[in-house]
Amino acid sequence: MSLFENIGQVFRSGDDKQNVLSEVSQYHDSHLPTLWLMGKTGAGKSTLVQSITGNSEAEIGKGFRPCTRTAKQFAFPESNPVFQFLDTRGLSESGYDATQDIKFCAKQGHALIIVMKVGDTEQDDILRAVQQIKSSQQIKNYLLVHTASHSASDPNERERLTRHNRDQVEETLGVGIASVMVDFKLPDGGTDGVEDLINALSEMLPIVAVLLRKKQCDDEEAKEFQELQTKVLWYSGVSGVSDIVPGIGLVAVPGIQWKMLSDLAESYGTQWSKAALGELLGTLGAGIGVRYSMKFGTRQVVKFLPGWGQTVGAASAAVMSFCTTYAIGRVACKYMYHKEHQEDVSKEELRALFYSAFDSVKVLAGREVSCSGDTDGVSQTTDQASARREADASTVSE
Ligand SMILES: Nc1nc2c(ncn2[C@@H]2O[C@H](COP(=O)(O)OP(=O)(O)OP(=O)(O)O)[C@@H](O)[C@H]2O)c(=O)[nH]1
Ligand SMILES: [Mg+2]
Repeated sequence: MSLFENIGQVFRSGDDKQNVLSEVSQYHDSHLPTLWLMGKTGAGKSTLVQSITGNSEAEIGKGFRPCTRTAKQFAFPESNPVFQFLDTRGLSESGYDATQDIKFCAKQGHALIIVMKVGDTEQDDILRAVQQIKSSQQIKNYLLVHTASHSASDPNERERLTRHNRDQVEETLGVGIASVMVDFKLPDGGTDGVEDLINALSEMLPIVAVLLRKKQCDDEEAKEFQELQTKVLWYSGVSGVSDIVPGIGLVAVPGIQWKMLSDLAESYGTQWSKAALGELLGTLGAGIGVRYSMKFGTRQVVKFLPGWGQTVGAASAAVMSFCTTYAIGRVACKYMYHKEHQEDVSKEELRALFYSAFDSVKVLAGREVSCSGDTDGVSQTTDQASARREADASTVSE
């Protein structure tokens, strides 16, 4: 039975699929890859979140009055989130003991962003916290963000001040740290360095690049897909975690994929149906070689996909589910776009797109899925994903 036939069949086989979907999506949304922000009161943490997400709920303090009262999570995008910021309260608030937050964040955070205002060289509390975090060995990625960079107008002075803070952090960590300078509030209302910040965040979490770096594309179909890409990535993440949520497993994946197709169809002004599924199947043809079995799950898919030979044994089922769901979503969007415009699209084109879409999210999948679970197999996948990182593109492109 082909993958697509299976999707239809599994979805029809029970009414509780909806419950499974909501259970899995809840799990997904509460285990998002997390960028944990740490810095003194007034360092600019909330401003950073607001500037990146556009979420005005990240309270911005006036001056140095402590303002974020507790740690807050900002899922991004708000609907169909694929990563989140954890905006912690400033660590220099008097009487504040960071130990509990550190414990919580060390579990929840996957990368630590240390925020320091240029010119604020008194960072002992932060350095103590960084030391604690380092000792916990739970955070592997660190980034130092120097905010209010234009407060030092002389470039040499700016360089001296930022170097001073970077040296302090590096001494604490015992290794070098990537750093960026940014100013979110220039007198003319503009910003400086936000693009560098996005690039640095993308280095730590490739999915940031997909969401925040808008690609130029001339092709109308690809442009339309860009609008839907986050949704497809969200369903891919949900499929990926279904392998991790206890008691659900691979059986949920086809149901999630069907739900995604129905959801995408709405965006193309149509309805997903058995007939549509059949037609897409026919267009792709059995030759796509994607076979799916309940017993072996998406691992089977790998055998037929070019370029996956070496990683077959190591890649986790969760990563396969992520990539397969993404590729199906991508191909279905192209199929529906051309249908909507009453244009033909060749089988070869759709098949090639399926493979390239699958390939383009390999790195993302490794990161996304690994953030959602603590199993050995999954964290192994992160390391493999990191190892492949040099070779693979970190953004989704076809
Ligand atoms: N000029 C300038 N001002 C900034 C910048 N970043 C933050 N600010 C200002 O600094 C003040 C504090 O910013 P917040 O983002 O609230 O600081 P925070 O780190 O979230 O502080 P707490 O919530 O108290 O921990 C606000 O008035 C911001 O407008 C920056 O890059 N340039
Ligand atoms: Mg704040």
